[in-house]
Formats: sequence, C-alpha cells, structure tokens
Amino acid sequence: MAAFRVLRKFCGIRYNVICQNKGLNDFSRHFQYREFRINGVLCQQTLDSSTERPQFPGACADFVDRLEFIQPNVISGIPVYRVMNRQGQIINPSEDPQLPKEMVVNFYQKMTLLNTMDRILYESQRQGRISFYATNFGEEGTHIGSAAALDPNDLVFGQYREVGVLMYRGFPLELFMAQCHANADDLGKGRQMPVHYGSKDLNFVTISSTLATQIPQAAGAAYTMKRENSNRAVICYFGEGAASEGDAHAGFNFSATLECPIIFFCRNNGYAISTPTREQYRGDGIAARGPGYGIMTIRVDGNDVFAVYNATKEARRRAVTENQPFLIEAMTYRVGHHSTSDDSLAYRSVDEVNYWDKQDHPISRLRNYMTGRGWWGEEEEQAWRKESQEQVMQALEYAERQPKPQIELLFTDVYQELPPHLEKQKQAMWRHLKQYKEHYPLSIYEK
Ligand SMILES: Cc1ncc(C[n+]2csc(CCOP(=O)(O)OP(=O)(O)O)c2C)c(N)n1
Ligand SMILES: [Mg+2]
Repeated sequence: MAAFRVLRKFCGIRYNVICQNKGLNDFSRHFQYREFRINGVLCQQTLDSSTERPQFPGACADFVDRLEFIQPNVISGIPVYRVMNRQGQIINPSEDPQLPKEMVVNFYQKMTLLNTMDRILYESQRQGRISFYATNFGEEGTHIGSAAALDPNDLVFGQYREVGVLMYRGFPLELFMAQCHANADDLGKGRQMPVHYGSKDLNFVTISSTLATQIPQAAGAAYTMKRENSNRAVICYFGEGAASEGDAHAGFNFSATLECPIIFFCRNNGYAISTPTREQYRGDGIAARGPGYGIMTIRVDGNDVFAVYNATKEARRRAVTENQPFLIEAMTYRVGHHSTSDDSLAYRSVDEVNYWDKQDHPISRLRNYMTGRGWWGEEEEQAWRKESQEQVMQALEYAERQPKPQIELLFTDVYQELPPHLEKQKQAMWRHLKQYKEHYPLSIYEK
C-alpha cells in the first residue's frame, strides 16, 4: 500500500483501492470500494447489490425504465466562443484579455508577415523555384492566438498548417526559406519536402505529413512531462480531417486515461483537401467528441485571435495545474488551395472563398480592433507592408544563393554506424552520379 502511495505521489496516477475482502460469502454486504473518474467527475462507489443503482465498473449513472436512445444532437450545436465581433469590437468587456498595444501590434505583424511569406513562396512554387508549398491563408488567428498563450518551454506538435506558431516563437525567415529551398542552412539538411519545419531550440517537433501521427506522440510526450513534474504542457495541432484517423482516438484516449497536460488544438477549416466537413463526419464537429473521451472541451471562433488566446491560455493553465487534457476546436476557413498540388475551384465556389477572404478574415478583424483603438492606421499599414515584403524577399533571395547540403548527408542521422545495405546504396549512388554527371548539377552541392 505504501508503495502505491509513493507511486501516486510521484506519478499522479489514480488507482482503484481494493479493500480487504471481508464478505466473500455474503454478497449483500459491502465488500469493495472503488474510485474512478467519468468525464472528469470523481465517482466513489461501494459495491452493494442491496441498492438499486448500477454497479458496473464502466459507468457512473442511474437506471431508467424507459427505452430511449441518446440522440447525437440533443443540443442544437456546441456554441462558438468569441471575444470580438467581425467589426473588431469587444462584445463582453469582461472577456477582453486587455493585451498591451505592443503585444497586439506584434500579433498583427506576425499574422501579416506569415501572409506575405505565404504569398511569395506560393508564387515561387508556381514559378518552379521550389517544389511544393501549402499556404495558411485565413487561419492566421488560430496560430498566433494559441502560440501567444503558451509558455515558450511548452512542446509543440504540428500538422503542417501551423507555420505562424513557429514564426511567433521566433523562427527566422531565413530558416523558413532554407527549409523550403532545401539548402545547406536547412536544419533538416534538405531531407524533407517544403513546409516540414522543425526546431529543437524552439520546442517545435519536426512536421511529419502522415496525418495524425503526431497525436499519440504528443500524448506520450505530455505523459512524460507529467511524470517529470516539469510544469510544461504539450500542444498538439491537427486538422479536422486528421481527427478521422485512428491515431486521433488513441491519442485522445491515452491522454484522458493517463491524465496528461496536453491541449489538443483542432483547426476546423472546413475541408480535408477536397472533402468538405459535411462528408467527413456526422455529429457536431470535433468538439462533440471531447466529452466522449472525458476531455474538457471548448469551441472557439478561430478568426478571433483574442478568443483563441483566452481559450488556449486557460486550457494551458488548467492542463498543467490539474494534469488533464483539453480540446479546443477552432472554427476557421482554409482560404487558399489545400496545397500547390490542389485546385480548389474544382470543388468549391469562388463566392464561398470570397466571403471568408473579404468578410470574415482574422487579419482584418484584428486590424479593425487596432484601428478602433487608434493603434494602427493607413500610414503604419503601408510602411509595414513594404518592410515585411522586403524582409521576405531578402530572405528568399539569400536562400536561393546558398549551396545545397552535402550529398552524403542523405545517409546520416538515422544510424550511428551506417549498416552494410546502406553503405552499398551509398557506393551505388556515387557510381551513378559519376557515370551520369552531365545530368546532375553537382556543383551546387556543398563538398
Ligand atoms: C495518413 C494519411 N492519409 C492521407 C494523407 C493525404 N492528405 C494530406 S493532407 C490531407 C487532408 C488533411 O485535412 P485536415 O486534417 O483537415 O487539414 P488541412 O489540410 O485542412 O489543414 C490528406 C487526406 C496523408 N498525408 N496521410
Ligand atoms: Mg481541414
């Protein structure tokens, strides 16, 4: 028993106490006491067949004597929390996070810098200068609002459309460009396709585009943090499409049962490539699944950077102090194509896209807020547009001038010592490159 208590103290693990069984021959007597949580509620139960209450170990509930199925739509829709209306006015002053001017201007500058970088890299791909790109248009509020609410030590697991989070943490334009150009400065040594960023220094786990793999990994990392008592949290971003993967279930369930300090942040942008949400799921979106796993859940307006900030801040605070997972479903819209391999005109209307681009965009909403406070005007806008464009172009041109990483690096960083089959492949590669050197621009690679 003492050992259990120590385990509980250090790991925060709740366990069922099975008391000494004194009444094996008399089932009408209390003989077991159990403690468990259902939907975060602590259930304390003494097994007792003399009371007409369910004693099943898997539920904390009452009996009913009328046949009735639970309807999935008992409530008309999980509400969407917001702080600002579309005109950038605070709706309820008590919800205003009252962030200082410098912080709000920084939010705006990061959101617009991301927008500018996306525009330029998208065009760059169209011109054949990089191989692939995916924009973040319309989802900037979800990135910046959530990133700002975290501690820099919190660990981020992203999908691929959360570039603003890394930008907010201080990843420089030069490194974004180096990654997309797979040049010698790229932290990934040119071995990943564009937009698969990662930064150990900034606690941002490298992107893997195999959908949802990050979700159970993030739950595992959060469990480690809890066991280390590190006062850190994990945030795990994913699209609503990725939430249909089995890995999402595994991650949600592990984090709930192991009581991990994690924020699951779902960007519900309406599409998984060409599949609209109405074809992806029944039920009320991703938020509706949270209570099913016993996870504290909120749905927010992802185009309202302050709503995202408030929700993430509170979720982060409680995740760490209470060791429990949170789910935030941020409702937004993917204004751009899925990626440069997609043409969204094939499956959605221009009018629909225009609505979100022109009438309900997170950048214009924040700008309205700033203008309303006298913090930003046309002059500042013009100057910042020019400056940010120059910063991005400079970083891009610099990246294009850099050599490619050493070819040998293709074979490093997985095994400490290269196994024979890879050694053989390496030799074959060099023979091939020598034999057909006129087909390969070998001079652009670092020696
Ligand atoms: C396991 C797996 N299946 C399919 C794909 C192909 N794929 C890449 S992105 C994507 C859609 C993801 O949609 P969502 O999670 O909503 O993210 P969004 O692109 O909308 O940000 C699909 C199906 C993949 N990368 N991995
Ligand atoms: Mg999506």
